[in-house]
Amino acid sequence: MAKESVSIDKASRQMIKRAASEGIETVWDRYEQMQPQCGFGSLGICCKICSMGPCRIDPFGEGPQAGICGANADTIAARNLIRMVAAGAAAHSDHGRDIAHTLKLVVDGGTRDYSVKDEKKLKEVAARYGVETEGKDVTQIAKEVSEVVLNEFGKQEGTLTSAEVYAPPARVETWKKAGVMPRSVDREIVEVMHRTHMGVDVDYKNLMQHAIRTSLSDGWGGSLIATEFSDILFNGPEPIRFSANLGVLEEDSVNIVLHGHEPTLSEIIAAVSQEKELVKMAKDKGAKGINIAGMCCTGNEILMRHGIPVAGDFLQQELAVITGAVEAMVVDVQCIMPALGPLCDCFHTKLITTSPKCKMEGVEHIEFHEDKAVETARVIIKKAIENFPNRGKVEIPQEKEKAVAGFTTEVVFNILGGKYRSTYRPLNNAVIEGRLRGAAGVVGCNNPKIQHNYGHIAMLKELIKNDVLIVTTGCNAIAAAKAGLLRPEAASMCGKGLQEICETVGIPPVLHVGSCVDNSRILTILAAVVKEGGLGDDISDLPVAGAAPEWMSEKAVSIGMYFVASGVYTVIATPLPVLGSKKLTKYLTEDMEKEIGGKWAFEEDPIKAAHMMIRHIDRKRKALKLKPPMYKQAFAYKE
Ligand code: MSK
Repeated sequence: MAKESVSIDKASRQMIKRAASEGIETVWDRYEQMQPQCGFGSLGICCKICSMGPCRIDPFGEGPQAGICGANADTIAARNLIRMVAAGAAAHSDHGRDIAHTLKLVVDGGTRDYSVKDEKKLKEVAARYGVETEGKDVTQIAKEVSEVVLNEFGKQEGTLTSAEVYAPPARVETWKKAGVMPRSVDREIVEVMHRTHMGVDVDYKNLMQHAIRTSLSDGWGGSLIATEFSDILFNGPEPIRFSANLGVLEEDSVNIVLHGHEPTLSEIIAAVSQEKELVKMAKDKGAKGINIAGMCCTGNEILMRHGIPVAGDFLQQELAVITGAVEAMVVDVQCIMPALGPLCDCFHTKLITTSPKCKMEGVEHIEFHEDKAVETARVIIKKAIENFPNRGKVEIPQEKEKAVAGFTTEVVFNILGGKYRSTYRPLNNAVIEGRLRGAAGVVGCNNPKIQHNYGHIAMLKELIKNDVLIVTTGCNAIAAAKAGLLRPEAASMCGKGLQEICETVGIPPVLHVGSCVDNSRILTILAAVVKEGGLGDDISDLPVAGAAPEWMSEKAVSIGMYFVASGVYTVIATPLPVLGSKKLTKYLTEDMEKEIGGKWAFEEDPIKAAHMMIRHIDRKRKALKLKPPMYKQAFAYKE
């Protein structure tokens, strides 16, 4: 059974130990059983696109160098990679479409359980899309905006409006010159499937050109729409306190864990859970009350807007159940381990699926529809309450850390602005003067290939020690919260320049900007920094870098690709499955930068990866002719 040392997180270690002592299998055990993992798959040179195969290329050059159809390693690896981009872009964008549909339903009178909560944001989005707002009421504006935006998914002519109007003009020019301007969200994803069908596109570079286009339709399209519309419907987040880690589960309360990605049901469950009748019902069953906790990105969505505690990141979903204290785990879509089904059977926990897109054999399905949101939420909560007396032995780790989240594109730099208010000038000046060395977006999942949370935390600490301000999302944000890096007090771990900024403004050095789709907030922050001026004309000029130190999902591949395609040097831990093709690897990690301004790098050691990011940041500072960092840096080097 897995040893506690697979994680650096104390609460997780306690639950891994509990699992081992009771003979319960976790993700780390299954990872061990899977060794050695398939070399062909890891290198990206296994093809099962048609039934003449499966085929594989011999990476040592002794066996077959082409599949039965003649596809070589470059084609096979490129086709596999672009399909990962398509799956990731589809997941984010379908999420965005569903949120846009919810807004449409609200204005069409199809549901009374939601409303427009952020009118200012609605009008800002309307202005971006050229929807006239003068003399129109909120319902009319929301109707027109949702129609225009829903059309973005499947439009047949022109290019994606959001990419054109949110990205810096120089970036849009680069995309047009490279022929990668996304046309519409669905079209790019469909075209991936066509191009990668047997006997169509076999040119790895041409395939990568379309991979870039598809990822841009996610970052500057589907994900951006998900973020903007979530803000309109549920309010743009503001800085808010919350607690993180398994210790947020309460021994004497009915615990409901909300896991997955979409905020539509979780928002309603969080609100309904405090209804008097339900709280009384819980008390009648012997509980103190009802405790809602998030998990993964559903957790990020509700902590950003309501300060609801988060029980853990991706690799803690099983560990939450293993506490024996979870009455119901309610899941929507994405990052939900199938292993939860059999695991919950070993405990009293009721696993409940809610999306028609995500069912599990033998697991109770209570389908969620926006027109019956409150009703569905009540049914689910009642099931959890009724389950409270069925608990067995409970063991909840004590660990929980205080944190602050809610730093969106709009609010972060209002705060940094101080007397300048609503301007990025103080941030740009801090970079120009060298008080800040640069900034980094550090995001992404967990992966049992990397010691749980070590990749995230070691990288974050190394970067802030070197005066690099961080924006974070997804499971990196949750790891950072658990490690105390989302508290203003974490300023004491920073270099002198970043420490001064954090202490003056009262912010943490790691800024939580949301869930996985909210990586679009990082893009719009970068666009705003460019617009403010003084740091070049394009995102690719900025002294910034991106990283995903424990990535695992196809969504992460799409995110990485759109970061790179937006001009950001991006370092990931586990390499993309492309190393079986030398040409493709060289293209992604070297040549791509000349065409698009960004490139990929692979490095599993998070400290080395942080140093690679810092080197890149310093090169960009030099190219902009900025002064060297103001204070002596922990990591200094000579070219
Ligand atoms: S939940 S995609 S494990 S960040 Fe967004 Fe976490 Fe990665 Fe899922």
